Formats: sequence, C-alpha cells, structure tokens
Amino acid sequence: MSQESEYGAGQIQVLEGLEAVRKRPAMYIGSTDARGLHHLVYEVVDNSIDEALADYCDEITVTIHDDGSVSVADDGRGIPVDTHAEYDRPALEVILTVLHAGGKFDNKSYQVSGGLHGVGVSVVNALSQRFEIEVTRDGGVYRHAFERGEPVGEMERVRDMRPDEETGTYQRFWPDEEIFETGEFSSSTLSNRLRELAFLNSGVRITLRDERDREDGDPAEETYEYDGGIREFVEYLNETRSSLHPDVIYFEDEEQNVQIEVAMQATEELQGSIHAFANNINTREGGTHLTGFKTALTRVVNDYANENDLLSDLDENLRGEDIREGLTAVISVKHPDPQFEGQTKTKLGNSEVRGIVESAMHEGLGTYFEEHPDTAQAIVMKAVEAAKARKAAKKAEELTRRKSALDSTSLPGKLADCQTRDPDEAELFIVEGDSAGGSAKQARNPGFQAVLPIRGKVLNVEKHRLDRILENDQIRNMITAIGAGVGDEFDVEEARYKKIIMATDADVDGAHIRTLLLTFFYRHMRPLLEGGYVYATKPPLYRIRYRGETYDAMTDAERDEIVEEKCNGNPSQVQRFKGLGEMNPEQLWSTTMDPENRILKQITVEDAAAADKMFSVLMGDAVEPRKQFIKEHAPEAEWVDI
Ligand code: 0RA
Repeated sequence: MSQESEYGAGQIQVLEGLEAVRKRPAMYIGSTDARGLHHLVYEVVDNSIDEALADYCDEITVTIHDDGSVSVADDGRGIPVDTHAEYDRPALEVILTVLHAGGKFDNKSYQVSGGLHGVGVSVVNALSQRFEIEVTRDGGVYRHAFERGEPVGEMERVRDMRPDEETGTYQRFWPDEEIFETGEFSSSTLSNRLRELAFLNSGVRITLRDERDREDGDPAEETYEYDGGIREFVEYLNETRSSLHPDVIYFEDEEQNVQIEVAMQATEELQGSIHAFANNINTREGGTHLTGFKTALTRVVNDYANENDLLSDLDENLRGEDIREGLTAVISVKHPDPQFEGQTKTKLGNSEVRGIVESAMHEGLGTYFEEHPDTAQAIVMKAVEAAKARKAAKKAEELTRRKSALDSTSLPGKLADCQTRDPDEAELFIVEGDSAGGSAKQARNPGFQAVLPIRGKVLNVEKHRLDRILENDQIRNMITAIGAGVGDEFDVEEARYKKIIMATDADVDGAHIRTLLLTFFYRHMRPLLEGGYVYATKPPLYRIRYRGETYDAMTDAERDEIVEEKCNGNPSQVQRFKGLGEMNPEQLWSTTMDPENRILKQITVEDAAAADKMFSVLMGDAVEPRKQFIKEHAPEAEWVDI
C-alpha cells in the first residue's frame, strides 16, 4: 500500500496546511527572530485566556524549561478529545494539525485569539520540533505528541481522572531550531506580556516559572493576579509618578456587544501615557477606540471647566494635548469581531467603536466628575497650566524659527559650518567638549563637514516644558544649526544636514550625553530619528603601531588579535584613546570623521511606545525603576551604551 492511501482526505489537507506554515513562517507569526519565538508562547497562552474569559479557567502557569521548551498549563475545561465528525480524528489532533481549526469548536463571545496572534495553536505545532499535550477531561487523562506538526502515533488515554482532580490542558513545545534564528526565551519579555494579560483580565492568576540554570537550583517564579484589573494597571504605571488625585478614575460599559473599560489618573508629569487595547492586544497604532476616548475626554473636561468657570485665565478652550499632558490611561475594549489594520495590524478599525467609546466616556467620566469635584478640578488646573506653557512655547518656537530660517548670520558662533548647502552631502558633528570640538574643526573636511561643540551636560528635556527648553543655549544652538525648527513646527525637509553625527566619548559620560541628545531629538525633532538622520560615532579604543603601519582596535579583544597577528606579538606602540579630546586632529580625522574609515551607527526608533517608556524611565525622576530597567535591558539596549 502506498504511503498516501493511508491518510484520509482530511489528513492530506492537514499536511499541506502545515507545510505552508513551515515554508513561510513569517506570514503567520511575523518573523523568525526573538519576537516570533515569543509569539509562539502568546499564541498558546491566548487560548487559555479565552477559556478564562469564558469563565471556565482561572489559573494559567507558563514554565520556561531548561531544555529550551516552554509549557502552558491551565485549569479550563480541557481541549475536546472526542472524535471530530468531519475529520474522523480526535478533535484535539484536528485543532493541532489543521490551520485555523481552533476557533470553530466553540461559539465564544469574545475570543482573544483571532487578533494579532490569532493564527491558532496548529501554527505553534508546525513550528516546533516537538509538541506534547495532555488533557484532563471526560473522566480521563489523554496524551498526544507531534513532531514538526505531524502526529507521533495516536492520542492515548493514559489513565482515569482521580476523583479530586480538575480538568485542564497542559501544552509543551520545543521551538524548531531549523526555523528560528534564536531559541533563547527572555523571561522579562514574557513577564511583561503575562503581567499585562493579568491586568487586562482581572481574576485570572498567571504564573511564570523560569527553571533555567539558577545558582540555588530553585526556579524563579512570579505570579500576577489583579482583582482590580486595569485600575491596578494604571496604579502600576503611575508607581514612579506623582499623581494629582488619590483614586484611579474607572468605569465600564457594554453596548452593542462591545465591552468597554477605562481607567485613568492624572499626574504631575509632562509625558502622557495612554495605552489602548482591543481584545487584549496592545493597539500601538491606536484606532477607533482611542479616537473616541480622546474626543470625549476633551469634550467632557472642557464642558466641566466651562460650567464651573475655570477657564477665565485662558481665552480659549483646552486642547486635547493640554488635557492629556501627564495623563495615564488604559482603555480596554472587547469586541466580538475586531478588525485590525495598519502596518503592524495593531490599529483597531471597527468604525462603530468610536461612538460607543465616546458615549461611554461621556456618561462615565461626566458622572465621575460630578461625584468627585476635587479630582475634576485638579485635572482642569493641570490642563490650564499645560495650555499656558504651550502658548508660551509657541511664541518662543516661532522666534527661534524665524531667526534660524531667515538669517544665516544668526547661526551659532560656536558652529563651524560647512561650505556645501546641499543637505544630502552635509554632515553636522555634534562634538562633546571644547577641546575635541577644536580638534574636530581642524580635522574636518570643511567642504561638507560642520562642527558644533557642546560643553558638559545637555539639558534633560524630559523634565522641562518646551518654553524652558528653548531658553537653554546648547539646545538653541542645535536648533539653529539644524535649521528646521522644533516641536510642532519642526520640518525635517528643511534640515540643513542629512547626517547629524553625535561624537561623544566611549565612556559613561559620553553615553549619558548621547542619551540626553537622543531624548531631545526623540521628544522635539522626532522626524529626524524616523528619517534615519541621526548617527553616533564609534571611535576606536586603541591605536597600534608596528613597522610604519597603524592599526585601530575597537575592543580589548581586537587589540590582542592585532598585536598577535599583525605585530608578531611585539608592537612598537599601543596607544589607548581615553576620549576624543585626547586625539590630535589627524587621529580624530582618520578614526572618527573620515568617511572612508570611520564607523557610524545609525540610530532608529523601532517601537515608539517602548522608546517612550524607556525615555521616561531613563530620564525621569524615579531612581529605583531606572536602576531596575538598566539592569534588565542593558544587554539589548545596545545604543544606550554603544
Ligand atoms: C473549545 C471547546 C472546549 C474547550 C476548549 C475549546 C479549550 C481550548 C483550550 C486551549 C487551551 N486551553 C483550552 N481549554 C479549553 C470544550 C467545550 C466543552 O467542554 O463543552
């Protein structure tokens, strides 16, 4: 008998389906890098969350094992094990081997799966070298295993359920090394997402265990369970901020089968932090729920302010941006049929949601303000202050802009400009320290290289509003040199240079200055970063001389290699560059400025939300979270300490 005739029609379709997943994994999980790898876990967890949303499950345990696998256990009803009529195979096997089979078994009102991660657990199975599942239900314990998506043997009933035993599903998978560029799970990545899921689905207890090599042999374990749901999410986000009113504002509503929850609290900060979710997916690109929230927020606050005569200082209404300054909010909607749009499919598209959220906000926030006038006042006063600062900044901005655009004699005196007026060719070196600045001015090719020295510390713009920031000389010099304005007025088309190169020392101070500069670019000239105009130099640490040749080394290891291989272990000189200021102009040119020889690192912003969080944690007031953040992220935040 030939191989094929052993399979039923359904089985053939199965094999084709999963083959497609293995051929083009990125089509199903976005990528095969670390992000895609973690996606596998979310996919499996989402199904358990669905079971929890249907109120059948309240405990989920995710374990990172020390053999490269991850398991997810839940105490739900258990994936069905009876025979699936259409395929004549156990339902469990169908769910794990047929693309998109998962959702068809149950008419769930809101399923999380179906959104960003909603490709079904069969995709995880297809991309795992091994997948094991154990289901406890229907009086028994059932086991099945798969390799690269294909069943190994038959599903087996291994024993009876004990009388006190709970139903549930245990799934464990070993990601396929042939598919993924990395197999290393990050417990901080997983814990962030699992914590978020616990906030979004109050009452579910989610535990993350990391069993990988620990010195004391005990696994690291954390449990997330928040009865307060997104209220506690806002408290968590505001842990490092000073709030303007004691309680988190919260309300919920349900209309046309769409559930809405809003939690918010105003803070003294300048940066707002608004997070919108749809069916547990972080809709980073926003969407109709966020638009509805913003529109209603602006209206409700203005209505309250006008009714209570709180805007007399200001001859206009508050703008949305004034009210959102320093506001922390979480909006969570659950929709029976969410439409995800946008580049990363993280924008909610359902048009009716805007009005539903707007009217929920109107009702919920309006009532809250009536019942809590102190809170309402605090929010209005803060917004009024923001509006005044905005108007002051606008004036300063226009002034700076007019000066810089019209009049090239107003270029900062410290700037040694280049001859070319073609931004495509022109480069601006922002150089740390007057002595390195002096060397750079001598060393440069004046045809296309401009040099602007900056002294000492750059203002931490995270802590000041734009009007104050514009009073700072260093910042003003940068704005005028770049020549494209600042803030809302910034126009990247007018930038006088298409390469803005931060030349700072390779030490802690240099890294700090670079971070301060980046914070400024990120908050007030973001298109510069988005357009890829911003670079950092990477000067060498050592210069080695041997028989009339010079070699540069970026690291200690490279130095040792050069000494051994190029200098027969006996170099004439090994010079350590402590900082740019110690290089003579020739050295500065050849190591850092010469386009033929220098190494530049282009700085990009991949994920605005993550960058936002990073800048507010790194540059904000609270010390503990900053230490924690740096400890956790130092290895991946490559550009923070180039
Ligand atoms: C559909 C139907 C039923 C359970 C599930 C799905 C289910 C799926 C997953 C995935 C992970 N954990 C899960 N737990 C349950 C059961 C329907 C019934 O018992 O009547």
